[in-house]
Amino acid sequence: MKKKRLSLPHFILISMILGIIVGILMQKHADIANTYIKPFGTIFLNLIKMIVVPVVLSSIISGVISMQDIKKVGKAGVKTIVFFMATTVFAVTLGLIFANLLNVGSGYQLSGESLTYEAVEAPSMGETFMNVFPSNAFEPLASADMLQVIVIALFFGAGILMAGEKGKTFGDFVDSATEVCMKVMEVIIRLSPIGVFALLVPVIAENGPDVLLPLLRLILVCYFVYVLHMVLTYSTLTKFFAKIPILRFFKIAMPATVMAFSTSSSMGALPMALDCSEKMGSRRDISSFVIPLGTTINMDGTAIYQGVCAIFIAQIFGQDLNLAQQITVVATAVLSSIGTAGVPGSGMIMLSMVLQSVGLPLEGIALVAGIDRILDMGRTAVNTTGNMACAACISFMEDRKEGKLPPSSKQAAQ
Ligand code: DAS
Repeated sequence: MKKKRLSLPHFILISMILGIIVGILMQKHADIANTYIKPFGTIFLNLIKMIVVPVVLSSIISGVISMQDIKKVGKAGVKTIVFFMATTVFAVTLGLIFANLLNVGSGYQLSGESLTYEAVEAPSMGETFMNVFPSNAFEPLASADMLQVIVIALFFGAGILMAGEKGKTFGDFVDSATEVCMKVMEVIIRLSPIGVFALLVPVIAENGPDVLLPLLRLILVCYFVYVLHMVLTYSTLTKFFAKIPILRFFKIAMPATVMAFSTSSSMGALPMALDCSEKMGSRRDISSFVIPLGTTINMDGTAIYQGVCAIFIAQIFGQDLNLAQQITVVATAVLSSIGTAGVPGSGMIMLSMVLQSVGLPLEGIALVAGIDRILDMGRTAVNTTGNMACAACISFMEDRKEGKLPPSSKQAAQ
């Protein structure tokens, strides 16, 4: 019988368990853990910091360029972007509301040198808005000022579209750069087992295994909001804009949702999502545009994860996020979903961008990296289901606009 080889998720789980065990064993020697093990965790975080600006800059520009296909599908394209942005804003807002209401990271305060962090002065709403617009196109890239990096990416993406043929070379370069950055990001994600181990050991050696209890609450809150968003948002939208009965939508979408959950890859679930879309009556010309685009720029599950984790990490570090900062989290989570790739673990890399935008320490990723795969499975299932919901709504609205009676839900579900 062919031996099943261990894959990255297995190694991350093993490294997490080993990190907990070694951390408990080294509780009396936390200084040794900080001296000889923590540096490898710092290197892992440095690599994430290294790649986040190139990934965000290139993938958001590429995301904006990919919207040029909108012209091909006319008004349906604009409706698609509005649907994507609206559901992502709603998703991350839901995440923030329940993370605050349920106090996702409270009740535990980190101590010791394992996770050093100087609290930053929370910017006001006015400062936040003004600081978004850079006065220099290169300085924000060097200083990793993520909101300004996103604004630069949006302006240059729009510039490439407006330049037409003359912008094509630059656009092709950016697309190529995005591909290269994604490959570098995949290499860094492959180092996760080492990073998770080296980040967990010092934290547990200094704070004890109790620090893991909030992680259980983090998983529960994330999954609660994942399910709430799917049931509340997608079933409402497909019922009213696609006339698909609630249970029927989820029954037809289930194979793709499960594929996304098990692979943690929207790209991997793409063919299945296209097939399920067709089964629920979405027009092929619409779903073949909406779903691949959604796989690139629509990540409601990832936005939920980033909103909840931002509150979790802020509370664990004893830092309150004011309204301006929470609105910044919404903005960066929505914009980071344009740059998040539909591959396992990409949301964790982009979480660093959300944390940096509100002055939270990247060391907080140390705490959530070990359970990232568990969180990734759920968020990817939401991402893929949201794309199918969008395709169904846009398709049925186009049919109705063109006077074609959309197939009845009975026909669609056959
Ligand atoms: N795993 C990504 C996806 O495939 C989502 C993420 O990592 O946030 O959609």
